[in-house]
Amino acid sequence: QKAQIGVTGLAVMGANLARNFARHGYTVALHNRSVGKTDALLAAHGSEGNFIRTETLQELVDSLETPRRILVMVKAGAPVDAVIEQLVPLLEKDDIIIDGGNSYFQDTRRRERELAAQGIDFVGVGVSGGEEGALLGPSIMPGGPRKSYDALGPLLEDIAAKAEDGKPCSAWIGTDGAGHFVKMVHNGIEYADMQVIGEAHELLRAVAGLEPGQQAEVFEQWNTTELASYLIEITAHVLAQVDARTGAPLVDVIVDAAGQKGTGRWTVQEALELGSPVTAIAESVFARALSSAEPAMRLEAQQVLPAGIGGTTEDVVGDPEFVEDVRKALYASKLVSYAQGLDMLTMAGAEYGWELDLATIASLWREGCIIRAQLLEVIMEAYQGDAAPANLLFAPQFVAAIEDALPSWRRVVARAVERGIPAPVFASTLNYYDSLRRPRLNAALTQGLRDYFGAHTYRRTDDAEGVYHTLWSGDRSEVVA
Ligand code: NBP
Repeated sequence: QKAQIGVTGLAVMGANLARNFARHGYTVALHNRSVGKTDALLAAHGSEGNFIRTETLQELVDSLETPRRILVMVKAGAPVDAVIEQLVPLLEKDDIIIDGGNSYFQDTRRRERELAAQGIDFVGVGVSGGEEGALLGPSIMPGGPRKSYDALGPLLEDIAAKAEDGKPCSAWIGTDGAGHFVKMVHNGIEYADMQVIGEAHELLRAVAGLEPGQQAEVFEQWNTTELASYLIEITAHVLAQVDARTGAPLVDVIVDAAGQKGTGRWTVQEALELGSPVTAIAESVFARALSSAEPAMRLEAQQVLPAGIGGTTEDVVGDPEFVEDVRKALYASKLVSYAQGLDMLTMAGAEYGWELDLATIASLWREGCIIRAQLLEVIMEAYQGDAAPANLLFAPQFVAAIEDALPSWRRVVARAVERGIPAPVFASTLNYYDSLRRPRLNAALTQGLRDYFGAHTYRRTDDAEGVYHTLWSGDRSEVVA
């Protein structure tokens, strides 16, 4: 019997995806560079389904029905190229190589192009949900040639998470690097989701005087509101955790230096290339950097830099109204963060020729992935139908939500600023919001300055066509540029 799918790369992610396929009745051919991982998987879980053990890539290829589907789950970067290089001579036209790792989307675009020239379909797939998702149902974001999804889609949809309406969290995203791009932005949004939760946590402590244990109850309650989500749910768990060694809340024992593996940084780098103002994600990446990059500088800052906090701060310890303000600020900031991330997808679609369907993308994030949340159901609905909003915030339900949250949001940001408590995403998303709806931006003066020192020219409000320059170092008359 031939296998329907082969998996090469059997570390945690590959092993769990292979098991997930097997549990759904597929025969799965297994391969790993070092055979030990293959045997370990078979020893521990071989009874879960039909597996074919292979030692070489040739055996893997020979064990598969055609067109072959080979899922590559090796470390992102050079190992993916190395595996592709070894596989290609063994494959036939229309075989499909699937890269399910966290590959950089530009690598995926290159690989797709190179392999298409050889008649091989290359599918870059974003997989979210970590180890547990891979085993029990991840959110899957496949790119690549549309036709490859006919052969591959049913398998991916079988192993994917299922949303409440029963729909699988897997759907074709777009050509070449689209799947990995969408996964990258998902991770960026995940950074921002965690950062706004962190900012709420800090304000609840510093302003409302709530200890982590009390905050756990607040987050548990918030999880019954429109904030309901996996991350809010596990925030309650983490805040409730008491350290066995000291008896203190665990969160107070953990070193306040956040790590990152790079997908948030990629999102921001790519946003800079596209000119896409994803301020929430950027502030979140920088907040992690500030927390961890130069610990000695942070220590010195605490000693030498003044706080400059005046006597204007009133006490709101235990004030339930302030707690509700923070909840609404968190929700509004989160909405802006999603609006920015989805707008980045729209800009990327235009740049790279992908027809990204935002309703579909939101639908894939409803379950299986780290940012899964009730909100994604509402976002999906906002983009369904003919009149998709140009910006998520323009959808009527979100206009109403923001209107409701705005007074709270402004109060919370003002309070944070007054007290010297950092809330970079609460503040930057509010700045983005206010900039977006401002009739005139100070960009006019920027253009004036650019024209002054660099003759970069400007356009006039009373002339849609012309480009102008003022002779700043001459008689300061205006000329048509
Ligand atoms: P790793 O990223 O740790 O990669 C280990 C695997 O890569 C092993 O099977 C190893 O084989 C293989 N490999 C390496 Br390293 N170099 C190779 C080469 N030159 N040729 C062939 N095989 C090579 O595994 P992972 O944590 O399971 O992640 C797999 C992918 O999934 C990554 O891209 C990761 O970013 C992504 N991802 C991970 C998570 C997560 O929660 N861990 C979530 C979502 C996505 P060996 O056994 O012979 O050394």
